[in-house]
Amino acid sequence: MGASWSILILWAAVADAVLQAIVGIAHVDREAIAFAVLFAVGVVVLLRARQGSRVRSGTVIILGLLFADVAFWMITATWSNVRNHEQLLYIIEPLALACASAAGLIGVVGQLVDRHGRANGAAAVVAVAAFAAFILGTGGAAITGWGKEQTQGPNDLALRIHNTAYRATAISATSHRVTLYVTNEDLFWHTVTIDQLGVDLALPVGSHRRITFSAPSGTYTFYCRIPGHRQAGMQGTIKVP
Ligand SMILES: [Cu+2]
Repeated sequence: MGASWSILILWAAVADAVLQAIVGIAHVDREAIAFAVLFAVGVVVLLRARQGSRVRSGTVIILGLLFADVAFWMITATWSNVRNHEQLLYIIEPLALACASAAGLIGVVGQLVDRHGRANGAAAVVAVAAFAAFILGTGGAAITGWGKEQTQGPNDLALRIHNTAYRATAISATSHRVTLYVTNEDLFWHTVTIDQLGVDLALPVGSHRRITFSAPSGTYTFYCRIPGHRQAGMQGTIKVP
């Protein structure tokens, strides 16, 4: 067994648990808190289960899947928020989680592939690279400029997303031309999707986005297309006069 791959996985899981707990508590975001608990359970099992035991191997695989999930959503969130010049906090949050989770995922793959620990030194290189990626990513965001997020226009319909829920579920427009101003206060992605109108706005953590569309008179259903979110109640209606 590669001892240092194990240490990399352990520290990445600790970082994920701590970061998600901070974000979850600060934003009162149940989904982030649930992920923090999952990572914390993984950390406890890694600390207590015997080397080579089935419980330990299974936990490493589950952590690998969690790392992959968080890395995917947080890398894309960082990229989207940098491109849209969101506030620094909402670039650093997903970036830190992306770096920790990517390092953890590489640790899991490393441990599975390098069973005899021949490339043990590589785990330290991955840890340093993850830290460097965080610094470089923050630097990149500084160069492109943060804190110039989209602001609400005078005729915009505001829609706030918090705790995997739309804070308004029955919206009324005043004309055929509709502009939604949507903010996502959660750690994970959400969307505002209206199938009949081809509207699909995806929002990462802390983002502020506007979308304008025209619609004939009627009542339309909007929902979040992230798996499980519509079932959890993320849907509402928008009435166009
Ligand atoms: Cu959602």
